[in-house]
Amino acid sequence: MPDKITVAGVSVDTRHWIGGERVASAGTFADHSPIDGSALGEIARGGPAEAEAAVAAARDAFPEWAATPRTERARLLHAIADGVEKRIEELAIVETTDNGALLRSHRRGVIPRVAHNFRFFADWLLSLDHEDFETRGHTNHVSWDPAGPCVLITPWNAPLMLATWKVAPALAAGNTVVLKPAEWSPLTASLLADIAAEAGLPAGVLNVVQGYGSEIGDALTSHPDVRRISFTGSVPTAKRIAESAAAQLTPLSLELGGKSPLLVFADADLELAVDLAVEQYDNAGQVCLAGTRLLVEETVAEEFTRRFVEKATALEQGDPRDETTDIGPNIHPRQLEKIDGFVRRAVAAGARTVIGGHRKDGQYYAPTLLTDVAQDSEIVQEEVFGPVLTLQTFAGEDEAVRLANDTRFGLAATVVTGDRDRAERVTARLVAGTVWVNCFFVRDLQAPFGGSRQSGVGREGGTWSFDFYCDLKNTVTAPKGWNQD
Ligand code: TXE
Repeated sequence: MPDKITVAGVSVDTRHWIGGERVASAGTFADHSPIDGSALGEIARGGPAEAEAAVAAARDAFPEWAATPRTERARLLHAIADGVEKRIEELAIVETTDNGALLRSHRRGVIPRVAHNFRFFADWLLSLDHEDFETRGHTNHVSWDPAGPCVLITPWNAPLMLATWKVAPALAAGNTVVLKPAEWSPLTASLLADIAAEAGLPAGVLNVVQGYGSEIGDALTSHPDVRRISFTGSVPTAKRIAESAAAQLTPLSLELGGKSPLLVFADADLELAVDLAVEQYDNAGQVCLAGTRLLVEETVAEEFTRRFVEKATALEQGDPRDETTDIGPNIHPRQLEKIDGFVRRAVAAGARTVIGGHRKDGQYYAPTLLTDVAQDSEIVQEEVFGPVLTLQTFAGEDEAVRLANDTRFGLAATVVTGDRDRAERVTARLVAGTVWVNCFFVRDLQAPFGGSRQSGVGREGGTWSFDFYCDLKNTVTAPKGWNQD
């Protein structure tokens, strides 16, 4: 297999990055572009041996990196951010080619935020402090000690963005990292390894292994030298990882799926509500936070639906590299099959298709809205991860909240209302890690991010990331016992 492939004019190394060196595997797997299904190249297919090598490299590099002064760690993270910023165009086109999300979003929003992830956690590291306090003359000093090698397992829907939400705080905290990107979008993680090396990050501090989760996953997550595991992905895989990690009681952070509600009250600015609802088709519906259950107060449901259909059918679907495209392809033929299966079963169970409900040429699925869906049906209860929304109506706040909370998930919720008191009452009753009022997708890295119930375990962001990636230590020092005053 060639060591490098060229994707949209950018050279990408297809091997693992372990201990500061490129490492090949005997086997490979094929990577395809969702845009047209074309083969992009063969990628190193890691297994237990590569997992072992990567964790060993992370373990060996840990003591020196953990002892590196905070200011120097922060400087290196800023240097990585500089490298990302210099390569925004390359990262954006490679990411779009690999996962099919919009090029304009990558260019203007997502990749710049990758750089921001590094800058934010570098700066937070420098301010990480807790004032000493006294207990009967004894001093308590709280410190955030680096935990050790961290295994970070990431998904394909926003590959580099979601990976660096984990990589940046883990490195800032003084840990070393083994990153395992998703096999459907492996390329930008390899470019990140190049950028980190160019920035001067010491060998072994960041390692990247490629491969199928089913082949390399267990060896990473059950490894006794791994001190933290952070995962974003599906619930079944999370359960598997939790079982594997239980062997060593390795602490886990899990960011999983959702089936988030978007509640539209009759007093809402309906135009705003429709705009927010249509936004849920972003990234072809492959967003964990997507408010895929539209819950609309019955008195405005007809008008809402009319306006929604008007806006949604005007969306342009096509090549994600075109500036005018609103919705690109879905990631993989298997994902498309899965989406279509959900819709077919829903229709068979009595759902009415308002728009969409079918595949299009290539790997594209028509933006879909289904009504006449039962609360306990699969389409209302399970995450589709495609451009498929359901619409249910409610009468009054109590029913709205009951429907909103009635799934096994609790990642996010959006409330659209013109009444501040109602907003306060309703948000207080919703089970969700993030609630947006009259907005969607506003995310500050200072805020905790994560899910309740089966949407996850733990929170990422600001102080919560550092608490997870560190061993917190309290040192209590007595005023007595010293050789000198
Ligand atoms: O996810 P997986 P898949 C949801 C979404 C989607 C479904 C399936 O509903 O339709 O999950 O997607 C690695 N040990 N989300 O199958 O399997 C795998 O290699 C260790 C929601 O792609 O969870 C990849 O890197 N790792 C979501 C990562 O887990 C393993 C984002 C995610 O893959 C492993 C993506 C194992 N045994 C999908 N098996 C979100 N929360 O945003 C797999 N992996």
